[in-house]
Order: sequence, then C-alpha cells, then structure tokens
Amino acid sequence: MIAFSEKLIEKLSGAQRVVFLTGSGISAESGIPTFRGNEGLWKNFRPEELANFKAFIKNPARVWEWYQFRRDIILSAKPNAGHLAIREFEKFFPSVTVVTQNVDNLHRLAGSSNILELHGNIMKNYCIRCSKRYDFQTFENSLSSPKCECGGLIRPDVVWFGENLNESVFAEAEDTVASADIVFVAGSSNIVYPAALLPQHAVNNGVYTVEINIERSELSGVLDEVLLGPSGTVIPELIKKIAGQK
Ligand code: BJW
Ligand code: ZN
Repeated sequence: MIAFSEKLIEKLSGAQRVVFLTGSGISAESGIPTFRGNEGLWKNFRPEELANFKAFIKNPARVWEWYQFRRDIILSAKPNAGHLAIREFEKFFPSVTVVTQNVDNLHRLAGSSNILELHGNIMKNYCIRCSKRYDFQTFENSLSSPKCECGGLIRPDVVWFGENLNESVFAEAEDTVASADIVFVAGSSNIVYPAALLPQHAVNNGVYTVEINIERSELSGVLDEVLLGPSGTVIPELIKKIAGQK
C-alpha cells in the first residue's frame, strides 16, 4: 500500500476537474517500449533519428518499416491497470481529461471519454503531396513505404521533431490544464517540447501537480509531489483510496 500525502488526499477530495498528462511510460506495462532510457526498445538509436521529416525523405522505407514494426506491437497490446484506473476516475470526478503524447490508442481502448492526442495517432496515415487521409487498413500489409494515388509518399499521422503540434489541440490542452484542480503527470521524461510546457503551465496557474513515474523526470523539481512507482500500480492504488473516501 502506498501512503499518499494528506495534502494529496485533501486536494482530491475537493477536486472537480482532473487532468492526466501521459507519456510512453504509461503504456510500458502493456509491452510497448518507451522512447528513452534503459528500458526503451529504441535505445539503439535516438527517436530524433527516425521521427523527423528529413529522415523520412532520405529513406522512406526505413522510417515506414519502423512504424509498421511499432504498429504490430501496438495492435497486440491491451490497456493496462494504469489506463483502466484513469478511466475509473470518471466515476468519481465530474471532469477528467487525458492529454497524451502517446500515439497508441490505449487510452481510447481503456474507455477514457476525453482524450487530447498531442502527437497524433499511429494508426492513421496521410499523403505528403495531396494531404489525402488514409485509415490504417489501407496500407496495413505494406512492408515498404506506400504511395498515394497521386504518387505522393504516405506517412503516419504523427508529429515529428521540427513539426508543429495541432494548434487547436494544444490550445485546448493549455486551457484544460490551467483550469484543472489537480494535474497528474504520468510516464513521461518531460524532455520533449512543447508538451513539457503543460506541467509548467499548471504550476504557473496554481494547479496542484503530481508526478507518477518510476524515476524522477526533468520536471520533478517544479511539481508539487512525486509518486515513485509504476503507473499500473500507483494509479489503481489512488483509485482504491478515492473509492474508500467517497
Ligand atoms: C514509467 C514506467 C512505468 C517507464 N510507470 N513511468 C524548446 C526547448 C528545447 C527544444 C525544443 C523546444 N521547442 C521545440 C523543441 C524541439 C523539439 C524538442 O522538444 N526537442 C527535445 C528532444 C529537446 N520539439 C519539437 O520539435 C516539437 N515541435 C515543435 O516544437 O514545433 C515547433 C517547431 C517548428 C519548427 C522547428 C522547430 C520547432 C515536436 C515534438 C514531436 C515529438 N514526437 C515524438 C514522436 C511521435 C511519433 C511517434 O510516436 O513516432 O513523440 S518523439 C517521442 O518523444 C514521442 C513521444 O511522445 C515524446 C515524449 O516521450 P515520452 O513519452 O516522454 O517517453 P520517454 O521514453 O522519453 O520517457 C518515458 C518515461 O516513462 C520515463 O520518464 C520513464 O521513467 C517512465 N516510465 N516505465 C511510470 N511503468
Ligand atoms: Zn496524394
């Protein structure tokens, strides 16, 4: 049993609006590797090497192959206890929003109602020439990088380094965070911007911030509390505690 602080329990008991900011660590217990650190399957190269437009244009097949490999892993993954416990928060609080950097759909599969995807969705694709959008099934079995009917290259609908996040999604995330009563920051190294501005935005707006991570992150020092442990253990324990109080 984790001993939660009195301050956290007090904040939760009066809270109406709860926000979860999540990163790849929340899906680690579903078998999806994180991007960085010793546990990351991608540790042989930096994500910057593949998750950028220049790398794609230089070698579309290599980048496409990486995404197909990851899609296979994601398609066989299921939401874990952490995703499911976040969904459970909706039973106890009137407003719960998940703002995720993940592209893996697992919050949706877990049943969360309000999800903002900051970095897109790996199951969608679009043409870099005519912008036509394609669902995942169209190129499901393409081992090499496919082309659109216009001849343009097809890319995953995700946000690469050097690309802007969807402006309205990010603006909504900022507003949601600023008006929250409590913000949990779970499973992110908090080194990738502008997503890493959101926990800071919460702090600047006087919102109570709690990190959930197996180790301290780049922003631990500016947040109100750090709960060290796997999200698949910590968040279900929090729900148990809340259920016992309400
Ligand atoms: C557990 C756990 C368990 C493990 N339980 N926890 C300002 C300052 C400096 C740089 C910049 C800046 N502004 C912009 C930049 C440049 C750049 C950037 O941030 N670079 C940094 C690396 C320094 N940002 C961008 O380029 C962004 N665009 C932008 O700013 O546009 C404006 C612009 C335009 C033109 C030119 C320049 C700027 C876009 C960023 C897009 C990031 N895209 C990726 C790929 C998405 C698609 C895909 O999936 O392939 O997003 S990169 C990758 O990193 C992915 C992730 O969403 C993101 C964050 O990673 P995350 O989730 O935090 O994972 P990890 O692995 O880093 O951490 C895992 C954590 O989990 C760890 O802490 C573990 O301890 C923990 N953990 N198991 C709980 N069981
Ligand atoms: Zn096209």
